[in-house]
Order: sequence, then structure tokens, then C-alpha cells
Amino acid sequence: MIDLSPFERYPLTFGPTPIEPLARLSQHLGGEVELFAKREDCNSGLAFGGNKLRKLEYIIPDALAEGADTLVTIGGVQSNHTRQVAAVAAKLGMKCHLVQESWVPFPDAVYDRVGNILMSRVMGAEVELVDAGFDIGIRESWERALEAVRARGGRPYAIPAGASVHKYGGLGFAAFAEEVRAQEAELGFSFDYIVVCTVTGSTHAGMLTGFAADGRARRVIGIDASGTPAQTKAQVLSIARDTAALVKLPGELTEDDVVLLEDYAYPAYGVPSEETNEAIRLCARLEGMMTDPVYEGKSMQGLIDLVGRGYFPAGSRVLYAHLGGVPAINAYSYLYRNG
Ligand code: 5PA
Repeated sequence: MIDLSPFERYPLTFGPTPIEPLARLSQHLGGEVELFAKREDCNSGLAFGGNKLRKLEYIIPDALAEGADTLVTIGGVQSNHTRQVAAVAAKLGMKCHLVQESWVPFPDAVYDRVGNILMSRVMGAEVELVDAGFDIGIRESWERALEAVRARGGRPYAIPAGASVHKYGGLGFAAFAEEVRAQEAELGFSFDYIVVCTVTGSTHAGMLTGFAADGRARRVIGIDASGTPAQTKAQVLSIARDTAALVKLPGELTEDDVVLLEDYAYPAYGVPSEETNEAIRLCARLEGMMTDPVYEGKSMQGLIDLVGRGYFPAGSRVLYAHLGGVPAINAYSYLYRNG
């Protein structure tokens, strides 16, 4: 449906990710909607994997073609994205410079010592802590880091937050839609809805582009976890349009094609609500499937709430894209000290 063959892909993942039924969770929520998970959280041996690796598969060939020797990127202190970039740099024998900003006002004593940032340091990345608040846009600190690498005689390659606002940022998840279509052909049914957590936007945008090819753009239900939904929604649309042009998708994507539900990001980006924590516990206790307090716990909360409110008609099959992110839960140890 979408031809990705013109684009070079550097394999960083195990291959197609498994789709598994969430039978006990479906039953618990009334049994009228069948829930499945596509396990992007188990997609690679690179430092616990996650959604950025699919995006980086289409970005890395450009970095190699440019002859870059240092990957430079940005995220919050507990960014999953920066950890995945650090792993890719290590695997390719490149250097890595990470700008980690104070995106999350969370007071855990070891917040900047454990989980993702711990792994990035162990993998040899240069970690620079910067005191700046949450913003998915292009940051001055990131521009400065690029300049610093150049000043040292290095050849930096710039990867924006979440590998999103990059010319190839949407391709990985356009390919995800192709992969789902192939799996649907084997399963003998199609999914009616796809639920995805959205922040910097290219996961949602790529899916939207890929599923637009068979008329399912609006069946991709984005759950906002940014807390800045207007900016996130605009970024999803612009990446989706750029990606659609790249893959020569006929027709035009419009604002109405971006379904972004804003009700689950509270109280703030990176801070879970009591309802998020309940969703994390419910999914963990019924399915043994862990989700995190920043991203996937919020989309799981959204999924559970939407099923309860009858958003999906009876008989629907819903695919929850599990995008990874569990390492960050270590930075929230006090919240879960009793489970
Ligand atoms: C992230 C992002 P997008 O940024 O593509 O919208 O994806 C949202 C998302 N789930 C969903 C997990 C586990 C994620 O890590 N993480 C960012 C990071 O710095 O880790 C880019 C914000």
C-alpha cells in the first residue's frame, strides 16, 4: 500500500514485533472489546528497545552518508529517546552527546541517577544536564551542543527530540502500518482502532500516514501525554504531511485526520495521576505487561477509560501500540514502593 523501498533502512530491531491478545484485560473490562498489544517495547536488543529504534532505522543511513562521528540529541532527564540514541551510537562505534533538560518536575531523590540516564552513561554517552523546562520544539541547548561538537573538530549529526522533526522521522511508523497489514493478513482480521501515546508526534504521524493508505487515519487514536496538545497536534499534522509527500500518498491529510485525546496527560508531562497509576497496576496485574508513568501508563489509562465509556463499539478489535519506556519507572520508585 505504501512503498518504502526507495528509502534506505539500517536494521536496529529484531524484525516484526509480536501482536498478542490482552485476554484478561479485555475480559476484566467487560469482554465486548477485544484488546491486543503490539510489542514495540520488546523490539530490539539495544538497551531495552522502544519506539525510537524504528524511526532511527530510517535516519541512521543519512548520518552514515554524511560521515558523521557523533550523534547529538535532546530529551528530558529520563528520556527513552536519548537512551536509544546512546545505544545506537555504541553499536555503530560513534560518539554520542545527549542534552538532558529538566522537563519533569519530579522530586525522586535518584531521578537523575537511575533508569534511562544510568544506561546512557554506562553506554558511554556524554550526558549534559541542562536546567530548562518541557518543550517539544527545537532548543537552543541542542544547537549549542552541535556547535560544541563542531568546535572540537567532531562531525555531529543532529537528531531532534524524539527523532520527530527530521525529514525521515515519520517513515519508521509508516512502515509499522505496513507491518500491521501483513500481520492482519495472517491473523485473518483487521484492527478497528490503533491506540498510541503521542508527545513529539512522529510515531502518531507515521502511523497516520501509513494507515491513511487503507482509510484508517482517523482510527489511529492518539493519547496526548505532553500536556501541550495544541503544539503536539500541529507537529503531528506537519510531520504526517511531510511523510505523506515523501511516500507519495495520494490525497491530502487534514487536521481532522489527527485524533488526539487530551484528557489523560494531567497533572503534567512526566507526572502520573492516581488514575495513571491504577492503569499501570491493573495492566501489570492482569497481563504481566509493564507500562511507565510518563507515556504508556497514560495511553493505557486512556485505553481503559475509553473501553469503559463505550468509545469503541461492541465487537471492536483494538490494537494498543506498546512503545516501550519502562526503564523510567525506576525514577519513580517512591510512588510504587508498595506496588
Ligand atoms: C515516547 C516519546 P512520540 O514522541 O513519537 O510522540 O512518542 C511518544 C512516546 N512512548 C511514547 C514512549 C515510551 C516514549 O518514549 N519519548 C520522548 C523521549 O525523549 O523519550 C520523545 C519524548
